[in-house]
Amino acid sequence: CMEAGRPVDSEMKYRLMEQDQAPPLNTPEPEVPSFIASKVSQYSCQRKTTLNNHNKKFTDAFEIMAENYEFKENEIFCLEFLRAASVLKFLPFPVTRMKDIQGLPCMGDRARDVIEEIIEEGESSRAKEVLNDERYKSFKQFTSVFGVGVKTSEKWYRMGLRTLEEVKADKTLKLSKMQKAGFLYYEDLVSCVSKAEADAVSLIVKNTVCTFLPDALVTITGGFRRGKKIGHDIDFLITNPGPREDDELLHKGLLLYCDIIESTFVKEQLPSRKVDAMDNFQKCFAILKLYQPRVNNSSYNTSKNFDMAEVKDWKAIRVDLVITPFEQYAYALLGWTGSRQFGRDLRRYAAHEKKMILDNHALYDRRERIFLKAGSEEEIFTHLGLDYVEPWERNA
Ligand code: DCT
Ligand code: MG
Repeated sequence: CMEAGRPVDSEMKYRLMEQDQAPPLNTPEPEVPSFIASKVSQYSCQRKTTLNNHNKKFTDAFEIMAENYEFKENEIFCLEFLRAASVLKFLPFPVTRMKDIQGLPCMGDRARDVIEEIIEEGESSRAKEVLNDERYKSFKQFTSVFGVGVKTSEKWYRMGLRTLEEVKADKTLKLSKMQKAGFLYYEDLVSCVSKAEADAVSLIVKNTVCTFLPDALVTITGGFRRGKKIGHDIDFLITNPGPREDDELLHKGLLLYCDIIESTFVKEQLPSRKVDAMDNFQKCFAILKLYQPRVNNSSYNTSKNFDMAEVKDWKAIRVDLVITPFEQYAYALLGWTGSRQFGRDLRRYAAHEKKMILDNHALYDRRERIFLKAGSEEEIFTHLGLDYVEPWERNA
């Protein structure tokens, strides 16, 4: 199997080397070198956002606010906080005074109020209120289950259910196959996936895909491609469908859950205009069994605990497999690498600034009425007239 892209670690080293060479000596150092607030684009696809967030105390509060609005299905306020968070994640310095955010895009009144309070009080009373809110707390628990979204949470909440214990105890509820798997492997799935686990799963997936498609391209996308060290799942992009790659995993008993979504792609169809649309690729939302022999600490193996049957030597891990035709690979890679906010802004930028429609399959030029082909992510940025943004700079 070929592996697309360079390993993240060497990418990081490369970036650090570049930076090491950058600052010239003996020049008077301004407080914030070459930073002009009014030049910051409102689109995160025109900004470089690494994982080095100088404003976590603000962005954490914003993300809590955004999530609460998401639970209330208030998309406008939700996006307002997500956009503000994204701008602060990009800032090369920590905000300490209101003056620091002067001239920045996406700073609405609601966001400014939160910033002001955090500067003055050290924390946001609004974010704290949300964290203590009964509805928020219930939705947070409910949506932590694989297969449970805002709609299901709403239904359960309206039924008077408040905790997962209450949901589990209610035998009248009809759970989907996905939700049943979500409850069955709950403890494993809520604990984050580490980079080491992602690498181990990556080997399994690559080896399995190779058995069927020796030339297949298997790439880790999502947060791990952007350099994150933890994630809630592992996202893979696989080119060339061919025989179904999941059968082998099923055969080995490694596939604990698998929901195959068949491709819904219609060739004549224009790219979707919806900025938050799902794509039409064949995909598989899976839960994989990752064996990880526990180091048996003998001092704990006293008579009471010495029941070998109780020792679980594996962890359930959420894996998304997305299969794409080769011609659409670059578009799928760009979309599935994320971040969500980066993807949203790419599509918004394409639509509003370029009269183009971008999705995970293609880019359509509405003026020329043609689909623009791309063999790499770089070519897509060029089509859009954007400077290239490396995966680890897409943590918007
Ligand atoms: N994505 C997409 N279409 C979907 C779902 C996701 O284009 N229907 C994109 C957006 C981000 C990327 O795929 C990966 O999605 P997640 O796994 O949800 O996000 P992540 O950045 O990998 O975060 P996490 O670390 O929590 O997995
Ligand atoms: Mg992910």
